[in-house]
Amino acid sequence: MFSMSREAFGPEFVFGTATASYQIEGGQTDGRGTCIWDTFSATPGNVKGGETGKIACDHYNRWPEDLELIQRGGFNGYRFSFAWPRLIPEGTGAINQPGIDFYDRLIDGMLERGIQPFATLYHWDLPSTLQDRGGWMNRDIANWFADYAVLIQQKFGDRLKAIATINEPWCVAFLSHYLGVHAPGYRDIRAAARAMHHVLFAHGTAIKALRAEGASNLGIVLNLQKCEPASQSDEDKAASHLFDGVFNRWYLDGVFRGIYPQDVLDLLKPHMPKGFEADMGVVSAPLDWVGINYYSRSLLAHDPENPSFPVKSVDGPLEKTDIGWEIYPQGLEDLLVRVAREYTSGPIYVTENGMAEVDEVEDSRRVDYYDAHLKALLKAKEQGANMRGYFAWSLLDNYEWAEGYSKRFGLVRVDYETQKRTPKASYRAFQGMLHNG
Ligand code: IFM
Repeated sequence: MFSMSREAFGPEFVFGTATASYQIEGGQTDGRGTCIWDTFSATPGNVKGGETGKIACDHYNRWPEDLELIQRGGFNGYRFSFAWPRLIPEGTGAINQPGIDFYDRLIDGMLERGIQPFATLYHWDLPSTLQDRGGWMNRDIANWFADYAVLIQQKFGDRLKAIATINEPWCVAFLSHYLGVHAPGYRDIRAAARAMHHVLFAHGTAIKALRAEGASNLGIVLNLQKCEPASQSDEDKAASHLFDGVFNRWYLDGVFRGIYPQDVLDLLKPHMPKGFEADMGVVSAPLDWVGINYYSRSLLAHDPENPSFPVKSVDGPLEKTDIGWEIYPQGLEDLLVRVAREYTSGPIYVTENGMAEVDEVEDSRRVDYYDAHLKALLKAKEQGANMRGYFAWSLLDNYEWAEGYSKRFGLVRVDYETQKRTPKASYRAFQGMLHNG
């Protein structure tokens, strides 16, 4: 049971669940092209147990059952992502008709069940052929991405409630090109600097192309992390500020102000694409809403051993989820209020929030996690944040990227042997609140 009622959020507030194509679909037949996660996961050492998204939750075939779960839970929104290589197997050029047919069925299925489709264009499954051409390091990706966005608008735009361009650009750029944790697994500051700019340039280019096609209700989904210094020393405070710059301010300042933070540029400038300044008008193309994904905070300390990025994360003292992230609902309140005060008075959605928990159906710790974060959202709303919706991550246990299937975020348990779905206590907590008003 949650401690609040649905009414507290207002009648127009959307409650949804979120997923992503590579993490749940499977169905890698029917003409879908190869993506960077297929090859990254096939390379030993990248993903726990060498697990891949080949079958995942078999959502490609089981989507009606999954939509039933969303509907029965009382949710009226579903945040899903299109798989670029399912629609355009080579990334540019020829279209894969079975892919179009799949998303037609899925979107129509949502509408038939009173579920509003919130689509994400890119949640990390880049077609491999585009990676061969440099992927996010290549400026041309802005046009490849815009063409793909236009296809989506032409085929599905009439039925989508909202479109987000990119999911979590920090992960697309820094986690994947500097920390090397996600595909394509680079550990290279120049690669990261280029990806950090091109991902936002591609976002803005797609926004403009979508608007030219008549699309509306367009946004981006940023993952924000509450950054706090590990001690009160000036050095740790500076480390925390710099991490906030790379994680949060780069994307917020870029998208809402058309500038990159100077402290981060001081580090990255030698590696930035030449003439990037001229792109900043496109990067900051006006948006209709912003999505915030929130999970935890980071405690940061000065790292004298890394002059190119002198920051390290340190282990925090708070209770942790099964993936080792501290449970810190105050961070959600703080970040939502900060975004509302410093960046936008426009609509804000929490587009992801949730926790990894050990494999159990009576997940009472997760019920408490959601309750505490929903309270934080309400507090931010009271302080003026223009909150319009909340999407729980995730509908199903699914493929947690480099962690394989070892970490479970679902409201619904998935038995990967049989594909049986079992709603957990956290699902029932949402169901109770959403059905009882
Ligand atoms: O599973 C991911 C998701 O793909 C993006 N946001 C964070 C989730 C949990 O790590």
